[in-house]
Amino acid sequence: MIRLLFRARRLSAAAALRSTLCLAACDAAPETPAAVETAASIIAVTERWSRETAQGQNAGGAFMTIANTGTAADRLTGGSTPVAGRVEIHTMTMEGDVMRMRQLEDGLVVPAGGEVTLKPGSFHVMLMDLKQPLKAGDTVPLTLTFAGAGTIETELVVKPAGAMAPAMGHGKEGKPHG
Ligand SMILES: [Cu+2]
Repeated sequence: MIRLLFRARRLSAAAALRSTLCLAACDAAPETPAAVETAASIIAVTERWSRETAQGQNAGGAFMTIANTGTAADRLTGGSTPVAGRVEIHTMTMEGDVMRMRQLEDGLVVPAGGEVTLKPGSFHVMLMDLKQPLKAGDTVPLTLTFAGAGTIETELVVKPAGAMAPAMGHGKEGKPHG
């Protein structure tokens, strides 16, 4: 009986600690509520992955889900990574029979209280001028830049060349290459 009670208290202690931390943060900036809305608390980047690249391939796509719990829309405008010369935000559109990539000059909007999924055949982060091939199993650091939230440090997991998102539409399916 005593042991059960003790366990219950430990659980609520964790919850109590969390609210104490929140109170402390609020106390630190009582007149500026916006100041506590940090990038890390508003923007969540999950399911981050990239596809293995062949030797000599100079660009690779990176995919992820970006959620925005803030009250204002934000925009993913770019980023950086040690493995590539530059990072661009791309979309893919069908032009007739051909799938074309286009850079989103103004970035990708992440709506307030919503999320955007970057996946093959759709929006993606493009790692341009790769300095080395991306190898399956590797972890690649990626810094993302948001217009509102600033920079967020993330990591990509490199998956084998055939890897696809669970529900992607793959425009080149069934067509021979080259
Ligand atoms: Cu691209």
